[in-house]
Amino acid sequence: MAGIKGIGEARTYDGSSLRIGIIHARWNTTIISALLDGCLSELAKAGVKKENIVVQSVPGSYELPFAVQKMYTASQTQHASSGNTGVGGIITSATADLLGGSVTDLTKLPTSTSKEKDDASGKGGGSTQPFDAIIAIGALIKGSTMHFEYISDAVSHGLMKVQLELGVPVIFGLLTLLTEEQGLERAGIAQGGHNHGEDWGKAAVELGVMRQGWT
Ligand code: DLZ
Repeated sequence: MAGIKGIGEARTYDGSSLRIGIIHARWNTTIISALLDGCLSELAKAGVKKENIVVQSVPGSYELPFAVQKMYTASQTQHASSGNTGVGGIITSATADLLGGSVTDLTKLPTSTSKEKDDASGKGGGSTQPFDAIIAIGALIKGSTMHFEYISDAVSHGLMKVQLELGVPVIFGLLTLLTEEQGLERAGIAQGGHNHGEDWGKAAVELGVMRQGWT
């Protein structure tokens, strides 16, 4: 029998006008890499242009809310200083690092090619519009201390807070895992698993399109 869980009705959205940011943690790299690939693949299917996807990494999940906040506000600054004219514009080096910066750390991740990573980093000169949605990806695995509970709680609340304060959809790509095996299943690596990164890519497109309609 088919499961009842999942994203529900499959509606397609045109993501070709969207600019999407992705911030991912580097802890538990195998899981993160697969989730990121799932995410990027759904963004591509929805028509989001490679040059309009910016991927940045942070050390661990705890850093996600701060990085999402900075990434979004940097895109607003970039948009304002470009005279809202689309590609180009004067941006500070800090903003440039954040928005067009390389994703060299991702070269350690096994699945995408460096060319794809360069394209995904926005180096190709995409839009300077503020992000329509940001996807935060992390995988927390429970250990023997209370660390997992504190970080899961803090990051969940932090991501919710930041999206409501900034008014930009932040897709919750944080896996809170009791075991590594659960992570492999949810990253679509273990047999019979499903890659949740794909759902996050779809959710980002849906919310990004909705937000453009509301503003
Ligand atoms: C320290 C730590 C531990 C023990 N476990 C994880 C984890 O499973 N997943 C994850 O994303 N990050 C982990 N971290 C790192 C913290 O998120 C954070 O990067 C550090 O505490 C520095 O702020």
